[in-house]
Amino acid sequence: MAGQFVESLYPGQAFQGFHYDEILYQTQTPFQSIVVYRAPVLGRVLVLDGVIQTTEADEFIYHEMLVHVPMFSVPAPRRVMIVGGGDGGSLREVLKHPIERVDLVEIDVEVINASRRHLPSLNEHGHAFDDARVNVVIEDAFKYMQAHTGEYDVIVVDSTDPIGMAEALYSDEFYRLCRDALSPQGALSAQDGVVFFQRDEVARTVASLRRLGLTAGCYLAAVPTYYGGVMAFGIAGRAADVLAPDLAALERRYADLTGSTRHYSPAVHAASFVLPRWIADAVEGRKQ
Ligand code: AG3
Repeated sequence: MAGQFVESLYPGQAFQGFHYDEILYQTQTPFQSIVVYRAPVLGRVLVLDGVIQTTEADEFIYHEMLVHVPMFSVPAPRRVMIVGGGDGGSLREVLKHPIERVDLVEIDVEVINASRRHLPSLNEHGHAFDDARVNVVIEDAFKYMQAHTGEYDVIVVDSTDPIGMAEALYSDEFYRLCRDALSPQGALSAQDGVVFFQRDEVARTVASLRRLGLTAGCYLAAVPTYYGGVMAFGIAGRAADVLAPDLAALERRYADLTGSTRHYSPAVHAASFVLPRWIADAVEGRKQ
């Protein structure tokens, strides 16, 4: 049945919504509510606890930027971890690289089940999860990482917003576990919200990563269904060059990618590190 969805990400402040033709799936898990809508223009929309996570129409922007920027920031990534990412979009992008293995650590198996069935365009009809290089772990990433140190060339934190259980994924303690799980060359990326509405989020992440001795900063992408302007992605590495990508090197590496990208390009990668002044101020926690 058709209806209207109203998002509940900024209660008492602002909201976005969309018209839908149909609710394809709806459930309540021990962790969250999951709804998949079918909507004009947006296609299928995954909503967790009332917040839009991804839509068929613009997921490529988010997943390509979240994944390819850190993947191309380290010389030859072989071992990768995705934190969350149960819809499979980040996994699909990681698998375009010549990696040995990717561990996808998702707390809620129902997100994977729902996405396999109802969001097939994100995960190659489920085949992304079944690729021989993929190891799906259904566990709290916090716990999982305590047992894994120095292993990962890239960690992609594909999480929900810092509300409820996901708040832990933005803590100093979690970033410390990430740092310790990285290989000496390693880099990590993390979604850090829409700067205009979630102004402190990226500043907190970057400050926390720097306190841990990492080189950290952020890059930007506009994802239409993350309403409010550009989203910030935190990025950090043990080697200094994650913030100063070399365009010629990116272009060489990009030529070896299996499959294509629709948003990411080496030039977009380099440009995404250019911050408007108000955003640079927000990231550095300067008064505005
Ligand atoms: N990442 C969803 C990010 C949601 C951000 N929402 C916002 N700030 N408007 C996880 C789902 C995609 N794999």
